[in-house]
Amino acid sequence: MIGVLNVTPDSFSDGGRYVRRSDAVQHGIEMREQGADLVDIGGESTRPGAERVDADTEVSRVLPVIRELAAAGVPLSIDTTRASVAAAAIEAGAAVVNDVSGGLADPAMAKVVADAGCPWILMHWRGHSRQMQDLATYHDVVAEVRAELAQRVDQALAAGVRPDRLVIDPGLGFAKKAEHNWQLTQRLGELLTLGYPVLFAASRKSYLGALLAGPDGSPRPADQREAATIATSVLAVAAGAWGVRVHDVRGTVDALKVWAASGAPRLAGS
Ligand code: PMM
Repeated sequence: MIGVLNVTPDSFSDGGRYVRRSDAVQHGIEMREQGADLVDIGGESTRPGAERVDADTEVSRVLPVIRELAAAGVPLSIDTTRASVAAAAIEAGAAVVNDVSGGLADPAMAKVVADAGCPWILMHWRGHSRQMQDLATYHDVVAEVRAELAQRVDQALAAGVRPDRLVIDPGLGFAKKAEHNWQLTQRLGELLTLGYPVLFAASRKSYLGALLAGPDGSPRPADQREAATIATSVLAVAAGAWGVRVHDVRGTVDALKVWAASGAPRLAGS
């Protein structure tokens, strides 16, 4: 279970809430206490249409929070596509690199990860936020995401990253329309056949807002998508996902405890 901590003014889900360092640190500790195995810190919004920030801004947002949370013993991942940010974050105490570009955005990332010997979450990605929804064209989204993730894995291995360090992620909402996200949910087992742990990260995403739209068609606001998020987490874990990345750790922990206690079998995977 990964808890999300965006130290950004503009993320769609929690943007602006944790810009103050003390608020961010407190929330990170709280998520750890609620059962997060990792707290995922991001300093650049990846919401559709977002403009990029420069590396210095990204580093200055995340580093002080990483230092304090690492000192408090909270296991951390750094959510970045930049090798320089990943290297600085690892130096400051992050244990895992979560790269939404799967290594595509920065050719130097693979070496940073290989040298650090740390786990690397490779997400399916086709382009930066500003243009990504134009790239959401597929004949068979699951087959294409699977094939493109296999390429990312091959590139990571060729750069010297150990296979047991890799996690793959279908990248819900990244160059994906709602119908693509639902296909990936329904056929998660096909991604598991690549033989790597799969992370599922649907939390508060806009396709859930669209699903829950009001009578006037307006999407449900991001902070009111928790029950739907929890449902996606249970479905994903039951289908064999290795982990989920969520904003509301407590709700998902509770739901997964119910699922585990029920003895319901996993449908596929480990
Ligand atoms: N989604 C966001 C950010 N980082 N990382 C991974 N591995 N997978 C995702 O789907 C993903 C991510 C989107 O923004 P958020 O931080 O507000 O959830």
